[in-house]
Amino acid sequence: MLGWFKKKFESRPEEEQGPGGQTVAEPQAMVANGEAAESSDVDSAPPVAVVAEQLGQPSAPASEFAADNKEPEAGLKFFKRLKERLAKTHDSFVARVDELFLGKKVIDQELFDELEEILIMADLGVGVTREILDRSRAKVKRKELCEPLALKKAIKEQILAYLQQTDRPADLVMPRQGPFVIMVLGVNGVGKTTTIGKLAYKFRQAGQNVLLVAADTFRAAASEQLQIWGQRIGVEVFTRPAGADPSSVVFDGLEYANARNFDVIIVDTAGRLHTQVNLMEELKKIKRVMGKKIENAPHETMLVIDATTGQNGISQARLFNEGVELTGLALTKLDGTAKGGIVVNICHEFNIPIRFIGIGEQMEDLRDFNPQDFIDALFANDHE
Ligand SMILES: Nc1nc2c(ncn2[C@@H]2O[C@H](COP(=O)(O)OP(=O)(O)OP(=O)(O)O)[C@@H](O)[C@H]2O)c(=O)[nH]1
Ligand SMILES: [Mg+2]
Repeated sequence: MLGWFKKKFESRPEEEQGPGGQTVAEPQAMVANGEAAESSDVDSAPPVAVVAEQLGQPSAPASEFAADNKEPEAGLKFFKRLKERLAKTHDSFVARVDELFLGKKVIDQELFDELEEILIMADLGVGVTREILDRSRAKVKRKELCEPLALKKAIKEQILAYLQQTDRPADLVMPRQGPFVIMVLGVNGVGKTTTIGKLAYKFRQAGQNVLLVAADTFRAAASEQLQIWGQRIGVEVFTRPAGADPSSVVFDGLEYANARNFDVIIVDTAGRLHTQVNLMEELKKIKRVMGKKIENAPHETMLVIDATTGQNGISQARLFNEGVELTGLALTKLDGTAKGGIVVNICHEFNIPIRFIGIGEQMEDLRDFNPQDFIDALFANDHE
């Protein structure tokens, strides 16, 4: 469920190798903010390690830490839901590839031409498409690939390889003391607030004490929306009236948090502003304020991208990364009319890990991004 932490724990120096060469995160390392929680007189929710024990995994290998995988049956159900949610994306991409290969007996130029069109239309981008097809052509030439179905399999594998490229462990580690601060940004309407709600739910489920800070003061409804999420999942929301200076809301919010005991603080920001102040300058300012209030904050600067916007999402990632240096991405609306290729394209273009994918509007609809699961679900051929 919080595999993203798992990745961080895996990058810790004090890790041990478990049976079968699997990485075992020290229980202590799994404790997000353990010290802070202990020293507090507030009886906060149990740290992650305790939650793992409650799940019957006292020394669970990191790779199995995800609560979602605790039962094989639950894992299957979980995967089935992912597959169902990706059905539209499957239809606009994989189903077209399937159709193309149907009845093809030989690999010829026509097949490559049609494949090129499908991959580009599926938002993989011209660069990725060329690379995939060039490699495939070379394999055909070397006689490593002889028949269409083998070619199809090779393409799937290459796509997976692109996704795994950015599945590297994040350098970040949750601070041992003080809260873990996440700044969420993105252009308007991409799903920032919804993703924050879902993310807070995940943290809550893992026993973390969460504070949401409503720094999107552009419209009154923004903080109300966050408050509704807060009530729904039982986490506190720090707000100021609409129109307040976003940086000062963050300043006050973190001051509020410093006097209390939060494990995680998630800050919502605006996708646009009512003044002429440049959005990027405002975000930089918010970032600076965070660092002044809490050491090394924000520990995560996460851009939310609407996967249905295709190539536009790539430009947004580039722009925000240049402005505020991103450390993670969340791709939303993959249950919608997204073509799916955007995920591959982003992995190819940026050295920024995709942390989460949004596959619906409900609180359970935020998944850790797992390349293998994603590709398996996307390429599954039994969508009814
Ligand atoms: N189907 C689907 N809808 C989503 C997903 N994520 C967000 N949405 C919807 O997208 C719309 C916009 O989401 P918000 O969370 O308000 O987006 P935002 O980025 O905070 O928007 P602003 O605050 O206006 O900048 C809402 O209707 C959400 O329910 C998703 O993964 N799937
Ligand atoms: Mg919002």
